[in-house]
Amino acid sequence: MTYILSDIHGEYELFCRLMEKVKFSDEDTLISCGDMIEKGKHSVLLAKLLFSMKNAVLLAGNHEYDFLKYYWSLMRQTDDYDFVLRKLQEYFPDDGALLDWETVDRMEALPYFYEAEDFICVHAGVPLDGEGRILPLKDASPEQLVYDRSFKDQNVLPKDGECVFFGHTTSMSLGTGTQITCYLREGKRGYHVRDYYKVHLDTGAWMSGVLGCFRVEDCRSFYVEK
Ligand SMILES: [Mn+2]
Repeated sequence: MTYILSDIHGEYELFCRLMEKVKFSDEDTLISCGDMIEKGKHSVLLAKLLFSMKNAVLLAGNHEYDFLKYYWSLMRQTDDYDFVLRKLQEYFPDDGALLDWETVDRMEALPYFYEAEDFICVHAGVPLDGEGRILPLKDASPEQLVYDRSFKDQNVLPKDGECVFFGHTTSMSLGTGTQITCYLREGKRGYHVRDYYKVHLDTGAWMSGVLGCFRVEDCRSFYVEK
């Protein structure tokens, strides 16, 4: 089975409980649409766990991108790598001491989108043309993909056949409670992932205490709560 989620934001325990709830196994695939770090207390612990999972596809969100921009600015200032690592550890006030170079390198190698046959995963949004068709993601900038502020709007519905999975904006600020919100195409019943225009995954776990994931095969959502 394939499970997709987003915006875990350092909520290590909630994530572990969610994986237990869905009985996540080596035969399953996990896709995380970015913002694994910051806000919650266990950013680095969670990042290391995700990076250790062989069957996980991990994307960068704006929080990873901002971290990398800070890293790149430090690297331009000095070639004292011990100093750089210390500053990067201070970036995470709660568990920064766990940060090592391998985790930094893995963070830097994160892709900004993932395309499967029936769906696309991205942190904030995909670029659309005037007709609502999805523009080639390989031509989009990281900034476009991690900071997009309009794709979340309820009237923005990509016309192509693939479903777009995204997070970035909490469901509370969108007025959709603490649910994963699926935007169903007209005349479709919702049994297949292509029946949806897009699926908004961010239930604001760090704030609401609710973390959810979406299972692609049967279009079911699962939640755990603090
Ligand atoms: Mn975000």
